[in-house]
Parts: sequence; structure tokens; C-alpha cells
Amino acid sequence: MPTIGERIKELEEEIKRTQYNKATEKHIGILKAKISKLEMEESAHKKASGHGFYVPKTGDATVALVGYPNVGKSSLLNKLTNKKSEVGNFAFTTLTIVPGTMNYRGAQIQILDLPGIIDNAALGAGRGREVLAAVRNADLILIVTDPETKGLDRIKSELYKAGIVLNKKRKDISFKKSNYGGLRIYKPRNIDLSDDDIRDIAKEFKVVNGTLYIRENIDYDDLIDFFKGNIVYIKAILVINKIDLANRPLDDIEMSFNDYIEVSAEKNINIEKLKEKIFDNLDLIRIYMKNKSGEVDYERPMILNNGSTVREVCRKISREMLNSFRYAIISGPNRKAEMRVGLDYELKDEDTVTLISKN
Ligand SMILES: Nc1nc2c(ncn2[C@@H]2O[C@H](COP(=O)(O)OP(=O)(O)OP(=O)(O)O)[C@@H](O)[C@H]2O)c(=O)[nH]1
Ligand SMILES: [Mg+2]
Repeated sequence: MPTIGERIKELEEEIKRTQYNKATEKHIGILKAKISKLEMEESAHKKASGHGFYVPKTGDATVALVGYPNVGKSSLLNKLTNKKSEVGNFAFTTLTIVPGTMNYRGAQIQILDLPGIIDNAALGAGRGREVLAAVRNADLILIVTDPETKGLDRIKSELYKAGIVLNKKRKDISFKKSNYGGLRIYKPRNIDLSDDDIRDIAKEFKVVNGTLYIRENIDYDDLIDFFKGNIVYIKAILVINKIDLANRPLDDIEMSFNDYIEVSAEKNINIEKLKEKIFDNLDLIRIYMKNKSGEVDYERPMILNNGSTVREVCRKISREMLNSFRYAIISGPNRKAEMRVGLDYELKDEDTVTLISKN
């Protein structure tokens, strides 16, 4: 009997051998589903042994530096934050998770310097899992590489094994289990997958009874991720460090990142631009609070996720504030005029907010 690991390898080999096109798409989908199912079994076995080391989240958002050894992750942490993480001209200088804080535009952004996530063996069993657990918790991932280092597909697949999907949104799919009656499928017309395609993937995950609601167009990967469960979707940007040494064209996988930047930690090239990119990609807004005497603290904005409403502002202050809320007065560079709004009003970056309470 081959082990789970051997069976996964075999399936991965088969995928590699298969040319990807319209005719083989489904076959590849089924193979991927089989791999996912096996990986789920494998990690269910592993869970019993050892727990991940937990890095508490601090500040307004968390960013993880991920990449092969020696590309300059620690050097970048040191440039971006007030922290000193050890730098060395050899692989695996960093052996634990080193957190630092980047203060930018009034926000405190936690940056995690991590050991190279590939070749977990070199870090000792369990350590790799700690690192991946920290990455799962991040709000943004910086994939760091340098002009010499290639092969981000391995990093991507390593992350995927830990249930981390980069630069994609969760698809609107839900499932209601039942014990008999077969699999009923509700889906929009004209989506790429047929009912048969969906059933065949579901079968691999032993899903044969119940109702599946699919509310937008999806592909095989989306469906597999749904059945796999426990997936986190995290935005990632590509950072090519050591640009002082050389530059090179991006390969296909690198091109697939929706955002990238070339920097040099050592020569201080584009470090400010990188900070700005991090801030922009975290999709945060800065809210200035005006107090009773009309003073505004522009140095210390309240940092919220884009899309937040007045309710979140109140919540962040206190439960009492939320209970005694009457209305808010909003003004700002992105507003034509001052206005009075309620709790559900959506805020914009750099709004100034005055909260008026009932008493
Ligand atoms: N030329 C050049 N060298 C750099 C740059 N950034 C880092 N280095 C050098 O690259 C080597 C590795 O840097 P680290 O910051 O330790 O790399 P790391 O990714 O943290 O490495 P591990 O902790 O081993 O995974 C060191 O010798 C650094 O001085 C850069 O922008 N340009
Ligand atoms: Mg390091």
C-alpha cells in the first residue's frame, strides 16, 4: 500500500505530465480534488502532534515577509521597522518569527520576519507549521525574492498546502448537507462548470447528498477550495530585493502578481515606495476624531478597514459610545460639505468625525 504522501506525489506527477487545455481541464480538476482530499486526511493525522507557536497580532494590520532564504527578508524588516532582525550572508539566518512595527501615516503596521518557509526540514519539524500559521493570520503577504532566486511556484504551492490562496476572492458558494436525496445544485445560467462537472468534483470529497448554492461563475479550483474548506484568501505583492545587484525580467508566475516592486534594502532604493505600497494594499482608512472643544488630532488617526462605517468608530471607542450615539458630523478632503450621518454611514479616508451623543 503506498502511503498518503506517495499517492499525492503520483497524482502531482500525473498533473505535470498532462498538458493543460479545455479537454484536460476537468481531468486535472479531478486530480487536484483527489490531492486535496488526501492532504486533508494527512493533516488530520498530523494535528495530534505538536501545536503551532502563536504570534499575537498587534497594531492596525499584520504583514508577513515570505520567501526563500537569503533574499533579504530580515534586511527589509530592519529598513521598514524599528526592529533589528539578524542579517547574514547565508541561508536560514532567521530561525524564529521576528515581529517589528512600521509606523506609517499614523498607522502601526506589524511586520513579521519569517524563516524561509521552503525546506521545512532544515528548520526542524513543526517550525514550518508555526511559520505558516503566522502567515495565515496576516492581512497582507510580501513575497520577497531577488534577481538570482526563481521558483515562486514552490512557494505558492507550499502556501496552498497550508490553505493560503493568494490574490483571489472567496467565491459565493454555500452547502446544506442532508442525508439522502442526492446532490441538488443551484447555479447561475452560463457558468463554466456543468452540473456533471460539479458532481464529479463533489464526489471526490464524498459530498453526495445536500444542496449546493453557487451564486457566481467559478472554476475547478474555486470549487475544490470550497470543499477543502479552511482556506484563507490573502492579498500578496511581489518584492524583488537586491535590485542594486542586477535586474531581470519577471517570469510567468511573477507576472501573475497584480502588484510588484523592485527595491534594495541595502542601498535604500524604493523603501519609501514600498511602505506606501504596503499601506495602499492593506486598504485602510484614516479617521480623525474631533473632540468637544473642536480640536482634531491629525497625528494619531483611528485606523479602520476601508468600507467601515460610523458604527465601527463608536465600537472602537467604547460600548457606551455606541449605546449613547445620536449622530455624527463628517467632513473631509473627499467631501463637498459637512454632513450629519447615522451609524451605517460609510466613511472615506481622512474623514474628520465628531460624535454627538444623547446626553
Ligand atoms: N546587494 C544587496 N545585498 C543585500 C540586500 N538586502 C540584503 N542583502 C544581503 O543579503 C544577505 C541576506 O540578507 P538577510 O536579510 O539575512 O536575508 P533573509 O531573507 O532574512 O535570510 P534568512 O533569514 O536566511 O532566510 C545579507 O548578506 C545581506 O546583507 C540588498 O538590497 N542588496
Ligand atoms: Mg532572515
